[in-house]
Amino acid sequence: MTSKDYIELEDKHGAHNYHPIEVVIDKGKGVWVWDVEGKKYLDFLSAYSAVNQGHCHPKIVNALTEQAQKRTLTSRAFYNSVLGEYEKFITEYFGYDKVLPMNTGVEGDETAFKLARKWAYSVKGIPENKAKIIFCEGNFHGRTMMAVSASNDPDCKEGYGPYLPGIEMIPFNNIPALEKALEDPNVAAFLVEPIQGEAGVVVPDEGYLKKAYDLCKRNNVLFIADEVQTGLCRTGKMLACDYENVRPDILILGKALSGGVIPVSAVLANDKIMLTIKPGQHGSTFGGNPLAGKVAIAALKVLKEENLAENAEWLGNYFREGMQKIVEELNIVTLVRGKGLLNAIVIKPTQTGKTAWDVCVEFKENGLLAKPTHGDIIRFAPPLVITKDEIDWALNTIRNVLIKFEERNIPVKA
Ligand code: IF1
Repeated sequence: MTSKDYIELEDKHGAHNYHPIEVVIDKGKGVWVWDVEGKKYLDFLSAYSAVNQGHCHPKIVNALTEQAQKRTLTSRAFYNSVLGEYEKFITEYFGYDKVLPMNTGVEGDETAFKLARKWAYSVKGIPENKAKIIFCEGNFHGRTMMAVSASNDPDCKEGYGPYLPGIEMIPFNNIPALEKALEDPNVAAFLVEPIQGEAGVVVPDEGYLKKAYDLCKRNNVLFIADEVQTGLCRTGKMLACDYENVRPDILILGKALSGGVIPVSAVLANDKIMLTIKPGQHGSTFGGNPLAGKVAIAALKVLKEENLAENAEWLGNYFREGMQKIVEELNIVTLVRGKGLLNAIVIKPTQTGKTAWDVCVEFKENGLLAKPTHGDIIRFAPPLVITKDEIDWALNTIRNVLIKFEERNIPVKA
């Protein structure tokens, strides 16, 4: 079967809820992936930051296959001989009393949301059904009705009403707006991404997270960080909140918690918050399964063993410096932004209507995989095991492709 056959197969039998770049990936190793025809590509998306440790990391795959032969699932109806070990490991790793294990990122967000409501009623004393949770415009927390209700992206949201009540929206990176929202005594929590990923890698002003955290403290409101995408070394620190020495009351992790091997997410909090959920009040069939426990331990160990935070930090700086030169040289690209190895460029609309999508298609033809967001933004997020030589290769490829567009298209002057 050729790539074309595989694409037709998906098109015929799968729901049309995605519009992928036309490349059919067959295998991956480290930062590289190969399509079914054997052509090699540098992965500059990392499954949206799930494969921070690189594709098929041998230590993580080993943990998976070893545990898979022993036992994969018990459910939480019984104890299992891996879960406690994993819970001890991850809570010590991040410095929290307790973890609540889930599977996907959005389940982590849902769990944090429910936990904040429980805490609001049983600890803070907010009247029943009055709790409010504050979100930021431009957020992305996943696809469930809670996340969709909290979204202001029409693609994500429209046609799925009625929405969940008890959600308030404020602009991102805006302290006065948060201050005002917190005047309401029924606010339970502020749930925020330290850097907005889907919005196009929007980095808030320095000090924003710290100020927001302090304001929450002053008002007895929980500060919840969705580090599903920004966490686990992606932005050059273990957590993006580490840049401002903010320790969230509730921390949500996902994606790279399994190195992209299976869905593993986690919600971390201290007893005062976590123990407000009692037996039978929340859970999941697969949450806390032994496969996930072993895989997550391995994935977290790799982050430290291979110094992936440091690698992301210096190579991120190096990448943005190189990209900045391209921004200054060419008209087609207007800016580069990001932190660590979570970056994006903004493409200028052109007279022939060539958008970030066409640029990404051309990247693919030249052996580099990236995905556009919002029509004019391209996200660059390679696995964190990438080397300087590979970044140089990527910069060169990006420049060559953008030059071709510059020659073929006259950018529309804003
Ligand atoms: C899709 C974007 C990335 C997330 C944050 C929770 C979740 C995500 C901060 C939910 C998920 C994904 C999911 C994927 C596309 C993707 C994405 F472009 F939409 F914004 F990464 F940048 N919190 N992000 O970024 O995690 O339930 O998916 O495990 O198509 O939905 P999940």
